[in-house]
Amino acid sequence: MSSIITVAAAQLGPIQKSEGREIAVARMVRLLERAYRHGAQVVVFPELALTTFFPRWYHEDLDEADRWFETALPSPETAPLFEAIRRFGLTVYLGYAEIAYEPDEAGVMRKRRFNTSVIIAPSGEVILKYRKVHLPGHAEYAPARKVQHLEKRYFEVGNLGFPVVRAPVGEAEGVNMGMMICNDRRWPEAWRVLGLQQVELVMLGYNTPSMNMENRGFEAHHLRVFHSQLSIQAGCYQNACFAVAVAKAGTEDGHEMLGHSIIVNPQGEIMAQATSWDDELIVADCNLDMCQLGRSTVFNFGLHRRVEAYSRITDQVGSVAPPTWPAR
Ligand code: CDT
Repeated sequence: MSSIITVAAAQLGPIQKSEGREIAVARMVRLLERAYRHGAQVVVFPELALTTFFPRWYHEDLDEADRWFETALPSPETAPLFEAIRRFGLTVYLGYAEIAYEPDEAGVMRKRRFNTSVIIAPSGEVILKYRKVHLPGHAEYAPARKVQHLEKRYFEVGNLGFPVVRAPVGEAEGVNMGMMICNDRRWPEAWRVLGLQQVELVMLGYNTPSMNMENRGFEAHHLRVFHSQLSIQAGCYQNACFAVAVAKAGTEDGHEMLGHSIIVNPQGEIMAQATSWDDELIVADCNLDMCQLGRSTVFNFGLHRRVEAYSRITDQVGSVAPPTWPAR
């Protein structure tokens, strides 16, 4: 059995607010066809791939934002995507805004909204679902901000943890696959929870603005790219896995998105990088045997992790000040 799989990052250029799903879906189908022609078996799309990055737009009434959400997959509008997945025999990561009618933590059945991604098998079946855990931004309209980032308004915190599934991909009889969404990539805890499940391939879509819109200080554009890639490269190295990290790129209604999609190996090296601010496919061959080196040496978790020293990671949320010296 081969342990080499060919993966593709299907970066999307801008999707304007006025553009309907059929436009995005048609572009995505074209990227799937190109991925197939390049011999790819896995294709990763960005976060919230079917629409513009709508959390920059404020709606007083949450229900007014429902047009950005999916209540079912596939739907009449997304069916062409599923047909293409079956036709080309691809394993696909799709990010979208999800409305689910399900019980909450108190057991009350209600309408819930999540920032979600799924892995779709070549049969068209959804084999794994993830709901974004690290939601950035704010819940109320923020007048001081240059642009709103209302993820905390439109989405609940994901309630599925960071799951991993093993499934056949191409000639490989099983690949351990997990997901993250955008801001999750900046949190080492997310990578480690996947690493603890022997993840081999992390699929990750993002929608990162090129400029810091918080108005709390200057952050150079090149550092935004650096921080994105630093996080992904470190996550791959420290958990001995590959990542396909895929951006929305270019200018959506005047708002520039970061681009710079990358494919990273378990040494933390960038194997391929997008260079446009438009729809773009980058492809890399990933030899899954490369995951073994880190896993059996410096990051052999079973031998070297010291959980007795890590309790703050799960017992404490915010940071606390250390004791001062000299003591008074
Ligand atoms: N979509 C998303 O999660 N975006 C955030 C913006 C944070 S601003 C630093 C991200 O982490 O890219």
